[in-house]
Amino acid sequence: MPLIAPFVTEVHFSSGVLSAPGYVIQRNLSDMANMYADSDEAARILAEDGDRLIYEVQGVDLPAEEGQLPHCTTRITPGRIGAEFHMTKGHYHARREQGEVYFGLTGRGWLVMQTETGESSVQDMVAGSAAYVPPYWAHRTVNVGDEDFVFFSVWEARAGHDYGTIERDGFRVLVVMRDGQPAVVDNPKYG
Ligand code: S6P
Ligand code: ZN
Repeated sequence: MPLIAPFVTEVHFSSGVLSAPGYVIQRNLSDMANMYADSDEAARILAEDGDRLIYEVQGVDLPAEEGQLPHCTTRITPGRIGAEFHMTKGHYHARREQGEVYFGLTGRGWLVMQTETGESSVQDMVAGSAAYVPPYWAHRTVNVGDEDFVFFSVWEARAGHDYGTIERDGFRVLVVMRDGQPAVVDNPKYG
């Protein structure tokens, strides 16, 4: 394994901007329109309002080798597609036995997790929340507030990302606005 020199990255809490990002990824509605339950509403927004930014990830570049600890910020914009709040795509780690830590920096989000053996969990995150994603849990974050939701993540470099399982099956639950409040409801299209 190459010896990496220690370094510090400055993190801007309210924007997620890093002082020296190794990569920046933007996910717009068109990148994930079919992941929202109301696909007709996603298509209408794309046709009439344009391709809105759903979230942005800024991370440091590290080799994908055992023991390295990649880290990044995620900023999810506020808003909804129909009743469903803006969210990340979500994934399992390709190596299911690898967990992850999230730390809330700004705003309010719900961390939706599930296992392949039927368990589900939704955790509330605000600035200062350290959330643990244990091994074997798929994870997706949802902005349930009316400002950006920004958090910091750290995971093991060889965890890898399995997006395909979630793209195919979705999550068991959705986070929607119901009676003026965020709420967890069953996903009728799951599986
Ligand atoms: C990486 C970690 C996060 C997400 C990011 C975007 O293991 O869980 O940094 O990559 O929040 O979500 P997604 O589902 O598009 O990777
Ligand atoms: Zn992850």
